[in-house]
Amino acid sequence: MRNAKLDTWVEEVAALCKPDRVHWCDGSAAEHDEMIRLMVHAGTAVPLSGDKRPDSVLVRSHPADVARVEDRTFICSARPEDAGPTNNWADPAEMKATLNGLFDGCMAGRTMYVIPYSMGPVGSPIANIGVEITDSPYVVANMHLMTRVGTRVLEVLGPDGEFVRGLHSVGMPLGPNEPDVPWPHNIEHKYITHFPETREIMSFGSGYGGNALLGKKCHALRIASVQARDEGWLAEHMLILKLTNPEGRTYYITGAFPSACGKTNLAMLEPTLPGWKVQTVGEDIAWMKLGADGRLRAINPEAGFFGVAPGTGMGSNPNAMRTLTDRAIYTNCAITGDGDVWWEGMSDEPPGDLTDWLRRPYQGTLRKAAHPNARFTVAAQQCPVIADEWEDPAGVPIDAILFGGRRTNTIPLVTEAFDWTHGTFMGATAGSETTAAAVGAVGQLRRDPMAMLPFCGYNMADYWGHWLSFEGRTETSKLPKVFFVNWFRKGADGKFLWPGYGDNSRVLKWVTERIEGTGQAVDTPIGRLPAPGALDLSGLSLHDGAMDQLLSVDVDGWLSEVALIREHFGRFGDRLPDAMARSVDELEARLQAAGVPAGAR
Ligand code: O2Y
Ligand code: MN
Repeated sequence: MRNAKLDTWVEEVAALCKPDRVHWCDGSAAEHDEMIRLMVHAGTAVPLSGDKRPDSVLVRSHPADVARVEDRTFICSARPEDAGPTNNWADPAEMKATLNGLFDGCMAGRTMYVIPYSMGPVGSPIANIGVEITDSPYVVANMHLMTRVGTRVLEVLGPDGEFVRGLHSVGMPLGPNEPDVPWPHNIEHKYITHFPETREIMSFGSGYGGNALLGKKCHALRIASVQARDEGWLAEHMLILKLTNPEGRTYYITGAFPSACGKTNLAMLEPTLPGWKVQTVGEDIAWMKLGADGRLRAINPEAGFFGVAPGTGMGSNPNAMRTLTDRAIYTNCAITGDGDVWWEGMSDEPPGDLTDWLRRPYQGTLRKAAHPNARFTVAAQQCPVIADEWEDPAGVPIDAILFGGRRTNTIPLVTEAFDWTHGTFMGATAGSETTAAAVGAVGQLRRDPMAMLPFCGYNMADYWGHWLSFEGRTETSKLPKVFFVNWFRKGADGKFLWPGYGDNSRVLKWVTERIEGTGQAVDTPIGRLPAPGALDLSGLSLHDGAMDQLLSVDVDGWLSEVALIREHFGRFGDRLPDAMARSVDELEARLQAAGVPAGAR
C-alpha cells in the first residue's frame, strides 16, 4: 500500500526540480554498488586497492565544500524567538520563496533519488522515519551506510504514516550534453534550512557530510530535538557506551562532547585498566525516552559512523581502525601509491608516494595530507566492539551522562554534579575550543551547551527548561548521574596533563563507583571531585603535580568563568529558566566563600 502523502510530495518535488529521471531507493547491495560505479565513472570516487581496502572508495570533494556551514544553517520557525539567539532564524515563507526559486529546475540532467530511511531500528517505538530526496549518488551511498534505507521502511510507514521530509540538491543543473564535474555543488548559494513546525528540511548547494546526509544532524538532532520537546523525550549529540567491570556488572553511559572532541574514541575505547571492557552502542547521537520503569532508555538512531579520520590510528582508536577493513567510503583523505588511504595520525610517518586530498604530490608536513575534517563512512555492524544490544528497539537504560569540552585550563578532569539541576547547569555552561568539523576559526573558546550549539532546533533556553523538566517526569533517583569531564587540560609547559584515550577508563571506573555509592568524593564549590586516592592510577606515571592540577579548584579561574557564564546566559533574557539563573548565583557564592580565608568569613 503506497503512502499517499509521500507520492504527492515526490510528484511535487519532481515537478519543481525537473530531474531527467526519478529513482526510488530500495537500499539493496546492488543499488549501493551502482552508486559507487556512478561516482567512479564521474571521477567523484576512486576505487581503493582490493587487497588493502576491499569494496572501498576515496571521494574528494571540492575544496570549498568540506564541512558543515553553520552560517548558512537556518531554523525557520514561525516566530524568531522560538529559534532563539544561538540559531540563524529566517521567516519560513520568505525562505521557502527563496528556496523554491533555487530548486526550480536544479536537478536538470540528473537523477532524483527518493530515499526512505529509518532513524533507529525499523519499527522500534523510539525510531522515526524520514524520506530524503537528493540528486547526489554520494548522498545515497552514505545514507545506505548511515541509516536503514529501503522497502521495509515504506512498509512500516504504511499508507498514512508521518515522515520527516528532507529535500537536498547539490544545486548544479546540467544543460543538454553538458559534462558533469567530479564534485558538483553551488559555489554561490548554500542553504541548510529547517522548518521545525512542519518537520521539513531543505538543503541546497552543498554535497558534504552533515549539510547533505539529512538523516544525521538535520533530522536526528535539529528536527528531532523539537519532536523530543513536544513529546517529552531527548534527542542529543551523545555517544552511548556499554561498560563492563571485572565482576561482569554492566553500565550504560552517554557522553555529549562538541564536534571532533573524541566521542568516537571514547565510544570504542580500549581500557588500560585490566578486566574492564567498553563496547559501542553509538558514537554521535542518542535518542532517550523514559521507559515504563521510569529510567531513561537510549537508542542510537544511526546505522553507521561518519567519523573524523585525522587523529584516528591504532594508538588513539584501534577499534575504529579495525572497523575500516572493507566496505567504507573515505572522503578527503590522502591516497598512497598502492591504493590505500592515509591521514595524519594513522601512523607516525607518512608513507612514501602519497597524494594529498587536493590531488597534489605530498610534500611533507608543511601541508596536511588529509583535510582536517576528512571522514570515513562505515556500517556500525563492522565495529568489532559493537554491543550486542546496539539495535535493541527498547534502547539501553542510562546510568550516567557525561558532558565535556576541550578546555586547556580551569576545568578539572572530572566533576560530579550535585543533582539533576546542577547537571543541567553543567551541560548548559559547557564550553569548548572549536575544531575543523565546521567552517570557521579553529581553537577559539565558545559556549557549546550540551554540545548542541549547532544542533538544537529551538530556543536553547527552552531546551534547558526541557532538560530540567525531567525531574518532574520521573523519580529523581531513576535519573542518570551527571558528570563533567575534561581530557584536554594543559600544564604550564603547554603539554596535556592527562594521557587520555584508554586511560580515560580510570575516570569511567570512578563514575561507576559513584553510581554504586562506593567511590570517594569531596564536595567543592563546583561539584564533587574524586577524593585523594579515589581515582585508580595504578600503573600510570604522570608528571609531578599533574593530578593536583587536574583535580583542584582554581577559584580565580572559576570566578572568571562565572563572568563568562553570566554573559552567555544574558543572551537569553527572561527566557532563561530561573533554576539556571539561581545555579550561577549559587556557584559564585560558593566560590566566594571558598576564596575568603576562614577567619574573614
Ligand atoms: O558534517 C560534517 O562535515 C562534519 S560534522 C560531523 C560529522 C559527523 C559527526 N559529527 C559531526 C559534528 O560536527 O558533530
Ligand atoms: Mn557530531
